[in-house]
Amino acid sequence: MSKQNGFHVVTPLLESTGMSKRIGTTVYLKMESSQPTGSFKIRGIGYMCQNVANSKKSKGVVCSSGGNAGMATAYAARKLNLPATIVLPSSTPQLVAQKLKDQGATVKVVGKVWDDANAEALRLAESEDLTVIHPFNHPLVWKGHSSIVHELNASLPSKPGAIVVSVGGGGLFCGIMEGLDEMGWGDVPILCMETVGADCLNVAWKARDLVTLPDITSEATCLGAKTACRQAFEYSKRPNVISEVVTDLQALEAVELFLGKFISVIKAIKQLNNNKACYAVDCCVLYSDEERVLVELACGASLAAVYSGVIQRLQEEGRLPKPLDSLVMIVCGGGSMNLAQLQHLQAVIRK
Ligand code: PLV
Repeated sequence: MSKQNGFHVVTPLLESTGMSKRIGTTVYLKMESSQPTGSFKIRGIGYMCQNVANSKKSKGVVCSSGGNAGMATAYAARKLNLPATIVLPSSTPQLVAQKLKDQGATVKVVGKVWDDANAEALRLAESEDLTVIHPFNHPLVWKGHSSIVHELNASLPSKPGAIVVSVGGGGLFCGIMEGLDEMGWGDVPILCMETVGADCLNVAWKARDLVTLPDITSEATCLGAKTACRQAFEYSKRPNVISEVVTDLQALEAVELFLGKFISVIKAIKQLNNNKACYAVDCCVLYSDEERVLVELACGASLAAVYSGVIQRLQEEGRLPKPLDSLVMIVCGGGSMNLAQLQHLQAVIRK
């Protein structure tokens, strides 16, 4: 990994043997989970914060976030000596607030879902004269995210066969589309993944109009914007864009598979505590066979495209080419996941 301009790093592009075997095409993982703040968000948010700092007029920044945009804002603001206030909804896991405070940010928890927190961020911007860093709806954010495609161009052997992205408000998707256009790759099929209950783009795509969801009912809270940004909706009308939805359980199973049969590892650790070390070692070796990376459910939605058979189904339906030259999975990451949070989600989603 080398340092680029800005706060993000050039992330590894890994070939996944396990995933390639599952879908019969080469799968490349763009490991945005390796960014300093744990997700791709630092690309666009870092770029926007730099712009704000360069204008030298800002008294500070405010960002409403499900977690990761806030992490990126807090990180970039600390580096730029800008005061940062992050507004989270109560649905964001508690571990995030502490991480934000560790970055020196002021944290407020307002409302139940991201849209509530966003209303408070806009109010604060007005009353305290702060600059809004939007988590997904800003051209500077999309420009920053588009760097992913430039890196793909530098490291892929040829044009990707298809790209998979998770969609919350649609900022990552917009950045990828912008980058593809710049690269002359505008015809590459893009698969947009969301979870049931956080599926604002899918609903808009089907209705052929922007739609506001009545509520966010998915545990993938980082995908939980009630309305997609207009630019994402406009891009979704292109013929190479496919929108698909998976359940929270499918996203969770994908997270577990990506890590490598986590439950079994926990069982093994319990055994280890009872001094049955051999069984423990066996289990760890047996089950740590996939990618060994822990990501959020928001990212699990993308991974489920492979693990839940969405790619094969789309190929059978003639909506994706068969054979596919390659598949690029944007492993968007997510910092609001640890082993305790994973166990919590396992209990809530499998109840
Ligand atoms: N998360 C935003 C919006 O939350 C945030 O505030 O962090 N994957 C991960 C790990 C994410 O954190 C997000 C967005 C996405 C995917 C979707 O990105 P988007 O919003 O640009 O489509 C409510």
